[in-house]
Amino acid sequence: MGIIGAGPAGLVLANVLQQAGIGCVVVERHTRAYVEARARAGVIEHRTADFLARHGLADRLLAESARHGSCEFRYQGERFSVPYGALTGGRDHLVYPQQFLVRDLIESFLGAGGTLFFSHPVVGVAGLDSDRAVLRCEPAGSDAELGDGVGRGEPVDIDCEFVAGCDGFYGAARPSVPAGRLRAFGRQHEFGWLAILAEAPPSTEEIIYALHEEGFAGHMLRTPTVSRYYLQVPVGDAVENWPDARIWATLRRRLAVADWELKTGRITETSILDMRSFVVEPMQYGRLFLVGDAAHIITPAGGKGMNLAVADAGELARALTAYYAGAGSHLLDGYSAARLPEVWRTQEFSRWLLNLTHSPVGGSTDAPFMHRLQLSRLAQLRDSETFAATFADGYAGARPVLSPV
Ligand code: RFL
Repeated sequence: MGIIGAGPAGLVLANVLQQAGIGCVVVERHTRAYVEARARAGVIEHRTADFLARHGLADRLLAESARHGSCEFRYQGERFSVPYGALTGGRDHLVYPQQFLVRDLIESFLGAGGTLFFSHPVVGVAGLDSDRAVLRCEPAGSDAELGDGVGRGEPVDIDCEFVAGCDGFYGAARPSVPAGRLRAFGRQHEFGWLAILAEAPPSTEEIIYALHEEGFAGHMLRTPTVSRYYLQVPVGDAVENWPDARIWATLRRRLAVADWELKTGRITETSILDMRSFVVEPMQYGRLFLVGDAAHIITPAGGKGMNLAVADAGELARALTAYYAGAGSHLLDGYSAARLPEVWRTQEFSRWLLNLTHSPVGGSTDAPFMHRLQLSRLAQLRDSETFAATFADGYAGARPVLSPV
């Protein structure tokens, strides 16, 4: 089994296959130091933690993460919380930075004797509809990062029975599928997000989503000393327009409620996120299976991308395990069909959350009307337990549906 990419999808798949005694090799474009430092997600759903724990991959996650079962909404100086954990019978989130999970998964895979080549970009995959697939890699980087016997810059071919494309949206796997075999569905959202990471303690005990006429503001949790924030910005805005003082002033204004203070600190990272959603159908072609962001991307609203990636990896591991146990290929053949309903349900939830919390883009004549609809929806979320329970079901994530591999 060839696995392209050492992100959450590739590493979960590699660990679970290794435990099942299925030979696999992971090939990653970047260095180990780079992937272990790449800060992205932080919200881990209950069923994701559950799945990792069942495979002995969650020791540090369970010991060091913070547990959250409610989130807060703010608008026009008002605030209210939705106890989604209680509303879903205990499906709380764990907050744990993605790069820590990646570090833990690399450690366990290598510790159990796994083969992982860092600094090995895959440039193409051939033979997807023949009896053997070939990964072509072109190693780069320092000799110390290269595998045994592989010279710097020498192209390497790896023969595999199957390939898992776990290489994110910009990877090499999806483009290796012949034209016309996959159908892509996408949407570029009508606003951008400025994503901010700061060495600042959280100013809240739960994630905050704030709707303000100027635009959305979010306060996410990461660790006791690091926090993440998001600001809705116009499409095409640039990081250079956002000096630190403007960021803090805007967060303070959009998040404002009585008797509350925003704690500040050194801003370590700002970027403008490409607010795009994308799904490819089917999520497989011949010997290739697309897993995680390689098959679908979702905006960070609701913290879903990494959780979907792990669920894809779990389903593919289940199908491969059945196949190698001699149970036939029906689960492998049905991989995409098994995953797509949840992928679309999650896309729908994420877009719903964006509609709820983002100011209609200025200039449109119906913006004030749309804003009133948002306020009505927020009031229903606050006042109706049925409405809140539906939100909680989507926010907490699907019930565990994967049977143990
Ligand atoms: P990844 O993590 O992008 O990993 C892909 C790996 O493949 C490597 N690669 C290649 N390797 C070899 N050859 C090539 N040609 C290659 N091309 C690429 C890359 O170097 C990389 O190591 O995809 P994966 O595993 O599918 O995981 C997906 C998640 O990373 C992603 O969905 C989440 O980060 C999304 N997301 C969030 N998800 C959540 O579930 N909860 C959250 O709270 C959350 N917050 C976020 C997020 C994403 C964010 N950004 C940056 C878009 C917050 C942010 C700011």
